[in-house]
Amino acid sequence: MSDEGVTTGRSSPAARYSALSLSVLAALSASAVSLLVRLALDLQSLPELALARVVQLMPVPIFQWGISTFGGGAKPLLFAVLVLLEAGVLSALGYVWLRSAHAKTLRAASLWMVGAVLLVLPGLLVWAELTAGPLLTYSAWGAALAVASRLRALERQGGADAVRRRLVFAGGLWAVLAVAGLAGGAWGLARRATITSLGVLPGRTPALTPTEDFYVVSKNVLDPSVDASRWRLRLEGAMERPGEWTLEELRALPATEQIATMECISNPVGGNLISTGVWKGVRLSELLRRAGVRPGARDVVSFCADGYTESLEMERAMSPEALLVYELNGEPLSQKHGAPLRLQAPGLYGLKSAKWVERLRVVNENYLGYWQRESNWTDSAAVHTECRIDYPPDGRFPINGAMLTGIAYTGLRGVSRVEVSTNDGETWDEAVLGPEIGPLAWRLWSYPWRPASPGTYSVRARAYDVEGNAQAEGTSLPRNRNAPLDGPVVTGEMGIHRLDLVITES
Ligand SMILES: Nc1nc2c(c(=O)[nH]1)N[C@H]1C(S)=C(S)[C@@H](COP(=O)(O)O)O[C@H]1N2
Ligand SMILES: [Mo]
Repeated sequence: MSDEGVTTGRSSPAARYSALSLSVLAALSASAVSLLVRLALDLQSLPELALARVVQLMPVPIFQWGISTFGGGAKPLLFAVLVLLEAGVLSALGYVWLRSAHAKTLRAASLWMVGAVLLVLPGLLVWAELTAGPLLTYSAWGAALAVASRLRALERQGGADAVRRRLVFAGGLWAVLAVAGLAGGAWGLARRATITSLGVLPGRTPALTPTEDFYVVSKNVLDPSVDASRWRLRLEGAMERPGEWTLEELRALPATEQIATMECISNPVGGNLISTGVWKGVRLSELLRRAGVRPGARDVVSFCADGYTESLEMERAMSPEALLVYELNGEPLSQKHGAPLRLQAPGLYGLKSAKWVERLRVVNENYLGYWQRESNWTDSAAVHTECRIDYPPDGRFPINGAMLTGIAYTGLRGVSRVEVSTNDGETWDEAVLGPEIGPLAWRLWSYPWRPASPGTYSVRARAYDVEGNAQAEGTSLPRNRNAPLDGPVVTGEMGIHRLDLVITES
């Protein structure tokens, strides 16, 4: 420890170069570099890589709790916390190093960083791409610490007032630059941050979800912005004619427009990570037929601009409802919904509908994608039968105007019946189904309710598919590979939507 001249009183310029303030400054500089590198070069930092990993492994109830507690901004918030945590760790390590002036500690710290990077690596193939961001960040940090150490050495040597003033000026300038970089980076990232859109709830659901209310989910802190003019869709793998398509070429193919509902597999019971839109695009089967898929093909795999991967079984891929979409609700697909081109696979949970697709590969094996490989999410992903009750924001109805409405969704099976109970499941009454807007879409329902007296009522609603199967009472989310629809039952939250609603005098 050689720390003389550092703690010689507040007014001494030397105090400004205390190990503490310099280590914090070095850490903030590293954070600023990591945010700016993310914005300018698209290189992810360690907090972002770690967050992706955390989200991938996070139990669903925690995900749902995060969304209901912090809203759609939960992920950017968590990212900010991780960035601060990293800055804290770097500050502490930098402090130890500056105090001891021992290269050993820094080497140990670098080792720690490399270890941390390795921890979040999903595979060594993408090693270079994943480590570039952290390497730049920690190089910047190392350089900042070296400068800090040099400043302290100069400071200790003492010298003329002019030299001291210059030193103080240099430190001040550095601090200003670091803070400006940090603020600029944070501002830029906040503008582009991916906010999970929760649509509007409670309320009354329109048959078609307006685009601005359509739910948004992705694994990313920052979603990719794909330049459509330079973008190509590459087809490869087990086919006679691999090749590339521009957006214009795809638009020139026969187009299909269809109404389909899409739901996130993480949608809680009664939640609104479910929407219905008019999708326009070209059938996946059309492209595959032109490419001449070889016999024995098993899966079509999407590779996306954000590193996401998903597979569709050949049978699903060749079915007429699977679309490569470039328009939603009559408008070009927006960036957050996967522009310029996404897959839309009706009847399957949203994870199958890959956004920002760049490459389709036909393979002869059962390919496991992003959510299946690491977190064991379902690969078949057929949606479960479900039913949601919509209700006024305050959960109250006047006794003469109590009308329950909601949605029922069975994927491709079709809704045959919705039942409502207003006495905690003792008796059930049939609700009125709204018009069928399409075989791939949800069904609205309504139930004119005549409560006997004011009070609080426990209301439930359940749906049946066309084969007469009732919605499961408790459904475990299909987190097991190829979990069957009638898979293990978990009691509690999953299953039938249940609400306490208040009936008032008038
Ligand atoms: N490339 C890519 N595609 C993706 C995802 C993603 O993170 N990256 N998330 C999936 C999930 S989990 C869902 S629910 C849907 C959501 O699509 P939306 O945001 O258009 O509603 O996109 C799917 N496609
Ligand atoms: Mo999802």
